[in-house]
Amino acid sequence: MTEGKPDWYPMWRELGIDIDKHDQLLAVLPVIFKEIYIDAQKNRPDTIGFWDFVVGDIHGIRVSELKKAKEEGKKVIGTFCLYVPDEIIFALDAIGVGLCGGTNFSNYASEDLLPVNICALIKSGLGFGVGNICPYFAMCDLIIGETTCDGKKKCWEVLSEYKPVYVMETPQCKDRPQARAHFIQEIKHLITKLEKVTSTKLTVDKLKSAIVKISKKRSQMRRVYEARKADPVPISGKDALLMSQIAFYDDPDREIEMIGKLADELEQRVKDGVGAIEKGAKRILVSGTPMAIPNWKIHHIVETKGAAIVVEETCTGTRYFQSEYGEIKGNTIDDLINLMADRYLDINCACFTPNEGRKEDILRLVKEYNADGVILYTLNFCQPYEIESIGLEKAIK
Ligand code: BJ8
Repeated sequence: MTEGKPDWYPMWRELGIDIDKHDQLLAVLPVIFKEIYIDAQKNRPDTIGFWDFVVGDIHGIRVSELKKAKEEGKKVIGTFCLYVPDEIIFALDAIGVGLCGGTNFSNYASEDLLPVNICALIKSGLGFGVGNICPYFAMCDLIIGETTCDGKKKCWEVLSEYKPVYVMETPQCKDRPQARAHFIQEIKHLITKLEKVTSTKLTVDKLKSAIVKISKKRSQMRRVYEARKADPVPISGKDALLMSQIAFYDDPDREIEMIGKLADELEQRVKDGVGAIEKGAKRILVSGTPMAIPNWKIHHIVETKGAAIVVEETCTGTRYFQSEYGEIKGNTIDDLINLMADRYLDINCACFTPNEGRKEDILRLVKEYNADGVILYTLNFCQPYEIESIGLEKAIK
């Protein structure tokens, strides 16, 4: 895997990575990637080469950038949910890294710590961390958890035996005014915690420019999704998913540039009528739990049958970028926190009750993307999404 690339072994050893297990993972990943992404697809956009390159060196260059930043005094903060505001982390000159677990390769390391009937994402994510397989996890100075589903809530207690963990309390009934007030308090507490960890004081200017930067990344992603409304679809669902998965942990400035280039190319393809999948292919919307790297299986199955996944109503899809700030007005940190609370509470995760907004989102997306079918996708043992899928199926039909 390190062929033609710098020798990353000294870095991985320094991070305490379990080299044998890590070698096993990195021996399999390129094979799977080639089969799913390279061999099975035609007419990919040229700019997608950047994302192929990133996967080809998945635990190398970006990890070495984080290492360098840490040597310069920056902190690395790991997160597991869209509800933890990246803006605050970057405003305090720290680096946010979305951690993941999209394969049960790592489950052996968490099986003694968790019951069997726990969501696959939690088993996998925890396994990557405590099994010392993930260098991003190893890099983190702090993990920020959140109180979304029960599994995650309890998982932070387990994880705190291995890493410093701070838990942000996200509300359960997000539409209530008191929930918003509580979430605002939680954002303020998070700021206090991160100011301590980073030894940096948050200022209005820093927060505003971090909001602008992270919003820019989201708006570039939105452009990619807009282009997917065309027939023929200019990018496969698989490639769009990969873009989103990598946006969680890559440098936001680079992502703004590269996703922007991809969006430029896709907009041109739409004008020229160029597709990654044949015109007239059945158009599928996928909705449900997040798909962390290397979870590409639903997309692979659908797209090797000649259909196209044109949109994902997931946290590795529209939920990542859908809610917007609008005009970023405000002269105080409190003003900006209010904007942040509204932006974040607009995300419709199944962990909230009620959660009518998600149904409305799906029905709207079906029309906007002219979908022929919807796949309601839920990881085993994710009760919030499993329960919602029953009502959603009826509404969609
Ligand atoms: S905003 S979807 S990232 S909580 S799949 S761990 S919910 S049992 S990941 Fe999520 Fe934030 Fe919501 Fe998005 Fe629990 Fe379900 Fe597992 Fe989940």
